[in-house]
Amino acid sequence: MKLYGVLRNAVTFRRCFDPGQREVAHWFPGHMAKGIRQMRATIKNESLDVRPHLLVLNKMDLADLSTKQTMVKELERSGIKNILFTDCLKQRDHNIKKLVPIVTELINNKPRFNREETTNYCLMVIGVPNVGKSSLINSLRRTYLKKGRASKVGGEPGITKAVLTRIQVCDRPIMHLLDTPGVLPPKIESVETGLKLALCGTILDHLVGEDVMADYLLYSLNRLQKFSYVERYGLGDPSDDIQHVLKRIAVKLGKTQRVTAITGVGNIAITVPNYSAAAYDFIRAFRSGKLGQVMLD
Ligand SMILES: Nc1nc2c(ncn2[C@@H]2O[C@H](COP(=O)(O)OP(=O)(O)O)[C@@H](O)[C@H]2O)c(=O)[nH]1
Ligand SMILES: [Mg+2]
Repeated sequence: MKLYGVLRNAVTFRRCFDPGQREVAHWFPGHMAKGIRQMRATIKNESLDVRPHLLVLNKMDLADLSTKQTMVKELERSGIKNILFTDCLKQRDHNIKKLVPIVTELINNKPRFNREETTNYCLMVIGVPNVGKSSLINSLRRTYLKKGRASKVGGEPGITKAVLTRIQVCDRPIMHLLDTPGVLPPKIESVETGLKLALCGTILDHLVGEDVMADYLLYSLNRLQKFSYVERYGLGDPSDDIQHVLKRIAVKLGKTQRVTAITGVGNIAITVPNYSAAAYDFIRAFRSGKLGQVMLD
């Protein structure tokens, strides 16, 4: 890492990302509008603000938390006070253990909800696809009920299709969680926000295109000086050229093809890299934390 720090002056990285002619409009799948409608109906058309809520920031094992304090402060400034960082893949996450006490206190402190008969809690888990909503439910069941999976987990957006499945996660107090399919805001702010969401597995890869996703990932890793990709793929030096990087990844993984090229002097066999397979490996490595802990925002 130190070595590349020195090299940094020699390699000039891009200062901003040019996504080319891309539109975010078609990245928002129609089924999400339906999901949002159903959730609204369930919470009886009330604004979410009136209900007590807790912001769970999951996959903390994948995030670079060196800016955690600043992040929490910024969230608090925008009015979000109850924040919990979790890792739902961990067998025992001590923050998961805190969730039920925090939630019961939140509810009981709100006068409107502080009714004698309120011993039965029902919460809705809302978030973008693939953040780990189903995993959170399973993790809570593991922690409080010592029970196994109830909600299907998947690495692709769209695994939880059945809207609003009610699952018990705790028996003292009795608490149920409503698992929901992930929703995105109907309007994605910018192409760059869209690319961040896509890298986190929130938007189906093929809608966005693995080529631009891989390029944005490379741009981000260089910008944040997260150079573990260099060693992982045997690159020698950091590079800002995605074609070059993907070529080396393809060679390293043996994802190359022999094709015959017809030339003026006869047919010759040449080796071409499988750029798409290389891009997917790069993206998958990022998503599973193999390229280090990264904070895209
Ligand atoms: N690294 C890591 N992966 C997680 C965590 N929680 C969930 N995942 C993974 O993220 C993917 C999506 O999880 P899922 O619960 O189906 O997300 P949902 O779409 O929000 O319900 C799965 O591959 C999970 O194994 C976490 O805390 N850390
Ligand atoms: Mg789910």
